[in-house]
Amino acid sequence: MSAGRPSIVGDDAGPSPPYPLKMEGKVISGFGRGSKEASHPIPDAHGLGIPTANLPVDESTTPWIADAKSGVYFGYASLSHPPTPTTTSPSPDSSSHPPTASFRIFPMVMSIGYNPFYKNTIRSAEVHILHRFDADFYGSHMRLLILGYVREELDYTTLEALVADINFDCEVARKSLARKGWAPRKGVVVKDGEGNGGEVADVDGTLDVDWLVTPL
Ligand code: ADP
Ligand code: RBF
Ligand code: MG
Repeated sequence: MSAGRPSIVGDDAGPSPPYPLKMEGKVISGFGRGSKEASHPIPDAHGLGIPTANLPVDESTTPWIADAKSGVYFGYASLSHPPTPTTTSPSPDSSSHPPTASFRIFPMVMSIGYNPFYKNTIRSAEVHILHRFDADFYGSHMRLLILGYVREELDYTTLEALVADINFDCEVARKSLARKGWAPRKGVVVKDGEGNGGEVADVDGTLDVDWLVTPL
């Protein structure tokens, strides 16, 4: 439940071990429940209105994942050649990104586990990026810098309760990442950031995110 849980996670100084955890791979199809009806005003059995980019759960490329607790995590995602974002103003951040070449960095919240609400039998890793995209990006290379753990996966009696909790997770990520020790230097994170109700703060931080933008 979102009621009563903290909206900021982790020490102000920055992530502590075992974080940051890294994971990468090509975005694959998931269970088709995240956003299929995103245009629908009311979330229903056809979709949550919360798209999640799925990565393969592969212990050979992501050794830590076998022992990782199931649950909700947050941090940053980078995407190679993501689709041009929807902007309401003339793209203010495009000029501040040339050093990062083809990778762009976004805040994210993710779930690792079995989605007890849906009783999955396969463990999945799915990432909701706090950004609104014009198009899908299946097949793009995605890297994750996971910085902290938010909560355990829960079962819910209604879809609305699941969606409300995920929306609160997004707020936790946004607030937790808006601190110096949790943010890279100013201008590095893409932030038209209106995805899922809220702005991404423009923090000038000290977090090392070089791995996220290392060329393939
Ligand atoms: P699937 O079950 O195939 O994962 P979803 O309904 O969860 O389908 O939609 C996920 C796809 O939506 C992602 O793979 C990506 O291509 C696209 N997408 C668009 N916007 C976002 C976003 N903000 N976060 C994550 N994925 C997004
Ligand atoms: N599924 C659950 O069954 N229980 C959860 O507590 C839960 N938390 C989630 C938190 C976040 C931040 C995200 C992105 C997903 C979460 N999910 C959870 C998964 C959700 O059910 C899944 O994204 C959809 O089923 C689409 O695959
Ligand atoms: Mg998905």
